Formats: sequence, structure tokens, C-alpha cells
Amino acid sequence: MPVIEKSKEKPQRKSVDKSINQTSYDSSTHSEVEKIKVESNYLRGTITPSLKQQITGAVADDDLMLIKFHGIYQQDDRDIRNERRKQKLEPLYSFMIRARVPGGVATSEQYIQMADLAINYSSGSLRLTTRQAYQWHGVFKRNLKTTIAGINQSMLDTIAACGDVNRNVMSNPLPETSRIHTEIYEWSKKISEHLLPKTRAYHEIWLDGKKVESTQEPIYGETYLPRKFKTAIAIPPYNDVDVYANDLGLIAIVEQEQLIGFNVLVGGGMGSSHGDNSTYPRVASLIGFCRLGQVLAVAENVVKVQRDFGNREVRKLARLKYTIDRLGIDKFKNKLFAYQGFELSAAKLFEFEHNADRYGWMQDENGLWHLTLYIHSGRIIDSEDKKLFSGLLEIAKVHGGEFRISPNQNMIISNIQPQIKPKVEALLQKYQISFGETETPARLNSLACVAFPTCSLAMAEAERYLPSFITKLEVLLDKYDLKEQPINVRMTGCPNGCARPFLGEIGLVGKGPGKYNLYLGASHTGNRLNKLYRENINEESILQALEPIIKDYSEKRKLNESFGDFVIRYQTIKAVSNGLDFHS
Ligand code: SRM
Ligand code: SF4
Repeated sequence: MPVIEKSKEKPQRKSVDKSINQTSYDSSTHSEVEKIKVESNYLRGTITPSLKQQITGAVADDDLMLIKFHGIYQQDDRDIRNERRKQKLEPLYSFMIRARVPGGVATSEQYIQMADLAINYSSGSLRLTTRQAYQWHGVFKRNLKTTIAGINQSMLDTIAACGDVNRNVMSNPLPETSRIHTEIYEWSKKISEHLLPKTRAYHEIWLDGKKVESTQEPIYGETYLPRKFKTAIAIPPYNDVDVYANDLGLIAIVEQEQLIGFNVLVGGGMGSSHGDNSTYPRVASLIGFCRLGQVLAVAENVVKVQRDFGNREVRKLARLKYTIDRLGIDKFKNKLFAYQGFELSAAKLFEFEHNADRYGWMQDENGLWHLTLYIHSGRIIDSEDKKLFSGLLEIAKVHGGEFRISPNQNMIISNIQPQIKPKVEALLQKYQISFGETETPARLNSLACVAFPTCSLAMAEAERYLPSFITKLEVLLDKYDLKEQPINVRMTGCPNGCARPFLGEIGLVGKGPGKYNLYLGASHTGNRLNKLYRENINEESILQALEPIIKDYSEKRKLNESFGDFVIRYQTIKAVSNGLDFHS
């Protein structure tokens, strides 16, 4: 069934209400982070002296927040944290760097440069993220500037890859219909550029750029946004970007093979805190349709409404989803229309099939080849049985096309000329890299966040645990003749939701070491949240809880009924159509 929500309003111009800018800092109510931002001189803070300070591997406390805007997180190796504490050593600090890669697209040349930086300055691996970005883990403070400069030399950057600004703009990575895909990719770049912070701090600090005294931030102002902001563009029928999990989601509308505009979704997000029902995941609300010429204005003004009405007192309630639920969707729309000076028209019909990736070889309408490789949790690393890091680097040297990251942490070797295809195939064989043809759909559809040892917020394992959990799940699925059934499993080490676990047909969210909350009932298309089924249970109990449901699914499902839809129809769990019902 097509998903549709019609807007009742007719498009008409409105004037902007000039009295609605509430960005100024209020020390009596605003959070400490707001103070750091406002006093940072547009994200400069004391980062430069912090980098020079040799007595510690860390940066100054206030700079911890500011370096995120430059695409950098300070971390420490949690596997050895206690040991170092016992030895009275400071934690082994290092930094995670995240590149901004709109649409996840990099040329082969850029890929080679990024792999070289991984070899020279980080842990020797690259991490593909759930938002189509590259991450380097384990970069020491002394190597930060060189690594950032290297990323910039490859014509990529790390600006706004994190922080209270618009992050990497995602778009559908597989260029099946290459012309439409190219257009969408261009939009993801344009939106990303349009919403970049304008401060020159990044260039001054990391690239030794000339100091500029006055900085203007016409979109963000000096306090930037109350919280992170995320944008994605989906091209139906594929929702591989998980468009409903974004603050701003755009759904490409193609009529008679022409891209005519976008349906607009607002207020998606995954993050929540265990035991705090004021926080919840939310799927974004569909508020209308905009033409191509309007999309930058829509993106800018959704950001501006959030800038002015988002919660600056309590950070955990600061995302756009809470702003919208606090204001009410109609009031939010009215404000948006007033800011942008026009209304959206009624949303157009669209339909999604699923939110997973399509693996293997695909030839586009221009005769170019694209290969989607399954990469476990996006970790590009050499292991005993698979030389993934070395193999991809060698492929990049012969291929001359592109590497595209999928929002499901996989890699697409893209735009391969027909005459190069045999060379790529030979290298895949040489380095024992399969594209997933030997894996079950359950494994291919699974996602795990980074969690231990680098993530400071992890409560349980995810990336390191998922493979063995899936092996056990596969045994269960096999027992009930479901081994070929695509069920998407999403696991995270905490409820922040980095692998979008609340959109998993089976969601596992870390509660403590070896313990997870089990969630069931999300749709296979990414437009319905799951719900808590069992709390704080270990592997044995998870499998025990799942077995009777899997058995029923095997025996009683309708033709083509997904696991997520079955557990709702079979009343194993209540459907959650609205984030506010997540805990009820
Ligand atoms: Fe995330 C924080 C990793 C996608 C929601 N996320 C973190 C940090 C930086 C931990 C921290 O703040 O110290 C993690 C670093 C771990 C590490 O060692 O690399 C981290 N998030 C990731 C990545 C790498 C997970 C992955 O396995 O790929 C993803 C990087 C995406 C990117 O390229 O930008 C990643 N994070 C997400 C997503 C998925 C998405 O955006 O589609 C979400 C849920 C969507 C959303 O934002 O609501 C997500 N991350 C969070 C949150 C909760 C935000 C909230 O609204 O409550 C945090 C914690 C925070 O911001 O305070 C967080
Ligand atoms: Fe870390 Fe939690 Fe995100 Fe996993 S979900 S990467 S544990 S913040």
C-alpha cells in the first residue's frame, strides 16, 4: 500500500515573521554546552593551544565539545582503561575522525588517500558508518593535524561531520537509474554545502589558514543548533537511507522519468535513554511536497525553526523530534511556512519496498558495473581469512571509478568499466573477498554500531558480538525453514541508536555487559518503530524469547509477510506508529 498523508493547505506565499529569532544565549537557563559554544569565538575555543599541550594525550575539557564540529571525537581504549587506571596512567587517549562524504561517494583516488592515512596515522583500518561516512579510529593527538590536512588534500573534509549542525547528507548509493541518481547525489552535495557552518575556524586550526577576525553564521548564529541535525534523501522504492530516522528526510519524486521534487519528512530520530520515558525514538512526519527550486529553502528553514525553538536547556530533549512534539506538528508547519515564505503542497504518492541493501553485481543504463559488497559492520580491515583492506586498496588502484558507502555500512565499488570488471573479479578472488553470496539474508540484513572498545557511551558489545549472535540466530531460523528469510536485526551497545535499532524487525539494545533489551515489530520498510518485548536479558534468554515467535512465523505467516508485520498481526507486540507511544 502506498504510504501517504495529504496536506490540506493550498500553496500560497506568506511573509516572514521577523520577530522569531530566539538564538541568543541565556546564561540563567541554557545548558553548559550552550555557554561553551557562545564563548568559543565561532568554534575556535582553545583547540590550537590544546593540540600543542604535550603533557597529555587529551584536549582541554571545553574543546572536547568544539572538536566535534570539526569532525573529531576524543576517545580512549576501554579494553585497557581499568588496567591503566591501576597503573596510575591517564587513559590511552586517541581520536576518532569522521569525514564528511555527501551521498557516501569518493573517487578511487580519494579512497587510496584515505586508506594511506589509515595505514600511517590510525589503527590501520577504515570504518564505514551508518551515515555513509569514513571513520579513522586511534589517531593520536600529535597526528591529528596531519591526518586532517591529508583528508583535505584528497578534496574531502571533516567539517560538520559531528557537532550541533547539519551532518553528512545521505542519499541512495546504488546508481541503478544513473541519471536520477546523479541528480539526487548533486542535491545531497548542494544541501550539505548550503548548511555548512561558515566559520573559518576549521581552516585556521587544521589547515593553517589565514586568521579571519569577523565571522558570520547566517544560518546558525553564534550558538549553532541546540543539537545535531541529520538529513537524508531516499529514492523510492528503496529506503536504504532509512529516511524516517532523520531530522529532515526527503523522498525523491520522479514523474515520467524526471525528478520533479521531494516529499518532506521532519522530526525523525533514534536516540533515547534507558529508564527515561521523556526520551524516545520517533519516525519522521510527512508534511508535504516541495519543488526542486524550493528544497534548499525548506532545508535551511527547517534548520532555522529548530535553531530558534529547539530546547537549549536540556540537551537530551533538544532534537527536532522533541521540538515538533512540543509545538505540535501543525504549529511547527505554520512556523516553517512563515520562515520560508511559502507553503508546501500535498505530499505525492510513493512506495518503499525495503530498507536493506542489494548485494552483488548490477549494470546501469550506461553499461557501467556496480558491485555491492557485504562488509561486516563497515569495518575495512585485514583478517586471517579475508584481506579486505588490502584487497579494496588494490582494486582502487586498477579501477578508476568510485567507491560508495551504503547507509547499511556496506561498500559499493561503482562505475566499473566493462573492460575493468575481470580485473576487479580477479582481485576479489585473490584477496578472498566475497560480496556476501555465501551469507544468509539475516546476516546480510544485520547492522551493529561500533560500541566497545572505542565508544565512550557503550554499555554492551555490538560490532564485536553481532557475528556470533547471528550464527546462533541462523541455527534457529534453519530449524524452522526460515534461513532464506530476510529479517533485519539491528544491535547497538546503548540506546543512542547509532545502528538505528528501533527500526530493526529484531532490535537489540545494550543495557549492561552481555545484557540487552529485545525490541520487536518494526516494519521491513523502515517506517514503523519496534517496541520493547523483553528487558535486560542475556543471549540465552534472547534466543529463548525468539524461538516460539520464529516458530509461529514459520507456520502461520501469510505469503510475503515480513517478520515485523507478522508480530504485529499476530499480536505478539503492539504497533508503534508514533514515537510518543513507544513506551506506552
Ligand atoms: Fe552515533 C554518539 C557512532 C550514527 C545517534 N555515535 C555517537 C558516538 C560519537 C559516541 C560519543 O558521542 O562519544 C559514537 C562513536 C563510536 C565510535 O567509536 O566510532 C557514535 N553513530 C556512530 C556511528 C559510527 C555508528 C556506526 O556503527 O556506523 C555512526 C556515524 C554516522 C555518521 O557518519 O555520522 C552513527 N548515531 C548514528 C545514528 C544513525 C543515523 O544517524 O542514521 C544515530 C541515530 C539517529 C539519530 O541521530 O537520532 C546516532 N550517536 C547517536 C546519539 C544519540 C543522539 C540523540 O538524539 O539522542 C549519540 C549520543 C549523543 O549525541 O549524545 C551518538
Ligand atoms: Fe556508542 Fe551507543 Fe552509538 Fe553504539 S549506539 S556507537 S554504543 S553511542
